[in-house]
Amino acid sequence: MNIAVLLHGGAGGSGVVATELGLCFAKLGHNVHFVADRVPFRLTEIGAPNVYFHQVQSMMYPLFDAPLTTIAEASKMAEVIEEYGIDVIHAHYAVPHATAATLARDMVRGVPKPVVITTLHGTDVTLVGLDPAYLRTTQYSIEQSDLVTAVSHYLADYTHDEMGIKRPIHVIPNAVDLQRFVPRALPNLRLRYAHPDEKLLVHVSNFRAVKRVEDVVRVFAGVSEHIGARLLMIGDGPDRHRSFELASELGVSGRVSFLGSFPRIEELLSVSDLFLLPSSKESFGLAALEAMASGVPVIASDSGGIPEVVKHGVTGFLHPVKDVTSMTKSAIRLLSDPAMHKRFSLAARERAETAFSEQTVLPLYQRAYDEALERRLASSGK
Ligand code: GMT
Repeated sequence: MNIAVLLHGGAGGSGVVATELGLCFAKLGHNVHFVADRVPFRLTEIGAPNVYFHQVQSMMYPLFDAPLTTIAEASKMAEVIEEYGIDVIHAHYAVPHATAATLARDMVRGVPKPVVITTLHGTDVTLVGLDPAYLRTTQYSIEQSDLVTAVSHYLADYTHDEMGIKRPIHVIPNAVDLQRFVPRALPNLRLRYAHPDEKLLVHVSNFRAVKRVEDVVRVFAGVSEHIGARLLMIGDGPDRHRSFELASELGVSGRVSFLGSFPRIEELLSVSDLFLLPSSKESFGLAALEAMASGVPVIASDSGGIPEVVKHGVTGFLHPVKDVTSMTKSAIRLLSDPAMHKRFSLAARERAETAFSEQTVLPLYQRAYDEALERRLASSGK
């Protein structure tokens, strides 16, 4: 099969999922064409068999304030379809990829039209897609896709209820690479960030407002009053500076390392003791899943799809959004009870293995692709 993957190339869960999934399909022998404005953040395997990258080039013109990326994407995608005979376009994140994908599918001539699978990831529905500026086009593009998936039941329900989408949405959870994200003993790496008698907390995100990174710092400051601890802040985004300032204000900046954004986070996750994710909205929480696969329990908010990933009282603790006090108490409880921590750590890995392995999730996408292609075939025979 020839698959084109339309994704956001920067650091972010939807791009990570799109890349990992595409690479899995390439390993199965399918040709996978990544189409994005830059080499995707986690695409460390360019040159791997069956993997191609096509860069979307936008044209700037003084009349426009910003490049017209949706048009540029659709044009590039149409070229890729016509040149490579694409069977499936998988658009990750509805805005603007579902729009560009359906437009490209409808534009091409002289070759069989591909089917468009749109995967909803989160703020493409809960924030950006619902904005009046984008709502009508996003609704239309979701309805025009050949098949739609969402990464959690929460997101599928939200899309039906709040966006008014009527069509069925298949729920396919995100997967994690269990060989890459795995508990590892790396004492020398850990020593770079924490003394042997200290606990190491970690947060990974794109530091947007929904991540509530200031709550990460507040929970850490509360924990530090009772336990010797350090915090790793991995990623970058609009709220990084504010969280840096807050660490200073709370007197913990000497114990917080801001490491910026980089793709190979697996070793740092595996030497950490606790992952913090206090987001106000989170349709899934891929970073929490990667932590769990690494044997790291999670303290998170109970918002959105997080409870479908993190099991309260088993693989971590969940509390209402903004409830820094309860999150802090749970973190202290978990970090000061080695037997409980061990139990949670094993349960976290086990949950990642049983519910979110690539072997479990990949066939669900394969089935979705087949279903869309079969429907297309059936309707073209009518
Ligand atoms: O929706 C976003 O904020 C962006 C997106 C991304 O590209 O990082 O994140 C979403 O997709 C991830 C992968 O499916 C999910 O793990 C995140 O929970 C989800 N983010 C939100 O819902 C805020």
